Amino acid sequence: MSIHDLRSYIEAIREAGEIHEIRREVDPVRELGAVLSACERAGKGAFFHAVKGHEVPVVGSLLSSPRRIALALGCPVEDIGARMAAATEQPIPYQPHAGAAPSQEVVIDHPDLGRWPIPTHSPLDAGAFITAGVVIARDPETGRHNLSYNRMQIFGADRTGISMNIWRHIKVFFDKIEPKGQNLPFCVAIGPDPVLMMAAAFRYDGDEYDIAGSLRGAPVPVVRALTCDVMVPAHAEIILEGEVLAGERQMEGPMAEFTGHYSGADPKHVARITRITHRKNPIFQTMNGGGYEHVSVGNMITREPLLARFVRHITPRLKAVHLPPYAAGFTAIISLNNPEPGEARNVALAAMAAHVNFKTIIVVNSDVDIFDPADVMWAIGTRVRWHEDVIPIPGTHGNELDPSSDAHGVVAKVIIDATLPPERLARFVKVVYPPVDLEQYLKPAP
Ligand SMILES: Cc1cc2nc3c(=O)[nH]c(=O)nc-3n(C[C@H](O)[C@H](O)[C@H](O)COP(=O)(O)O)c2cc1C
Ligand SMILES: [Mn+2]
Repeated sequence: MSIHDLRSYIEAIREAGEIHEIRREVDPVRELGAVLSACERAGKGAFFHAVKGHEVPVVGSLLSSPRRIALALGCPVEDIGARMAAATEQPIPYQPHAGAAPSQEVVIDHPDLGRWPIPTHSPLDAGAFITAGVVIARDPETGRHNLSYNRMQIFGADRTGISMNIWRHIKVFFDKIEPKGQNLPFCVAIGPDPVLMMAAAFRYDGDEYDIAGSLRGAPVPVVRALTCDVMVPAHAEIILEGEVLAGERQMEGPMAEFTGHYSGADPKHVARITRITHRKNPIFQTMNGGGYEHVSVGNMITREPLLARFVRHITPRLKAVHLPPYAAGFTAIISLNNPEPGEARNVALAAMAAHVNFKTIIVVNSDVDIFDPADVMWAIGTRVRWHEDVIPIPGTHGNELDPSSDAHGVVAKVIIDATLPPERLARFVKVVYPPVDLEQYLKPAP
């Protein structure tokens, strides 16, 4: 079965036993988010069939595991990195959809966001937020499309906040026209083909539909939005059309963030939603702001290829890299095949340079499974000489959402060299038992 939209993707992960079907009614206010988090931590997606006060079902935690990311791409888990690396190198431009677009089957002229099951996810979130919508805007000068995530707090029937950090492309677009008193038209695709969710996490200077096309291996079919000159995916479940309003700001937040801590409340840009279109029997998609899905999509899959590139630049002995979702994308773990003396630290320095967020760099020998947190903790706990293998680097630029950073986002970074030199690796051999099929041993004796 070929995946081209949310529904075909849900079918694929259902078949693979990767989604929990939640039939008991859940409250979208602080209950759905808690159940979503439990599903995510159990390694599953979640389909909420009955959301209190709403007819529209909600899905979440879809891309929170490498298995489900691989299913979305139609490749083995081991190939995710290569597919992500290729995405920006082999662009495939979008194509107009032939015929009527499913995402515009139903048109709502007077939007009321209160009629949609938009969750208040986390206990201290300030209200309901659209978190998993792919925001689509065009550069007012070049016309290229940018895809991004910009959380939108619901302020009223047709009013939302829109969070645009200063270095985001959509903020750059808006800054070009806001001084002239002009609004920025934009659309939000909720429940698109999952490759659009991945494309939205990339930083790329071309038309970002190219990336989604490349990941899918086929052009993204698009149609023109009804109220503005923005192309929208023909197969999304729901499309919001609207504009970022010039000169308006409103207090927004707090909301659970990818660091696992809450953001503060700040004045944010404001948007007006002018039209909603959707498929018949639409499905609403969401994401917990403080969950693994946020980190997996935003910080792991797009940055592991970058990390690998920086490391490979200085060594042919790379086995694997990982930015585990449980560490907010701040911790890079790298395994090396028989590193030369001193090489682990050169690798760590290269890794640290690959992205401003990379803060803790852990380097291990190839006998450590870097995808198993217990194995990594075992290596750190048994192989590190704390007085010489831990190298802190104070006063470096990091991420301002990191609770350890100062007001300017300055943090201390650290190298943890948990590799053993060859002589100690030869003397201290890791205990490894041969694998067994335990089920065979639990059967009654014949
Ligand atoms: C789930 C998720 C939520 C995000 N929320 C926001 C947000 O609210 N505001 C923001 O400025 N960036 C947010 N980001 C980051 C950007 O959307 C993302 O990095 C994107 O690549 C930005 O693209 P650009 O830098 O090319 O504009 C989020 C990322 C993810 C994965
Ligand atoms: Mn961009």
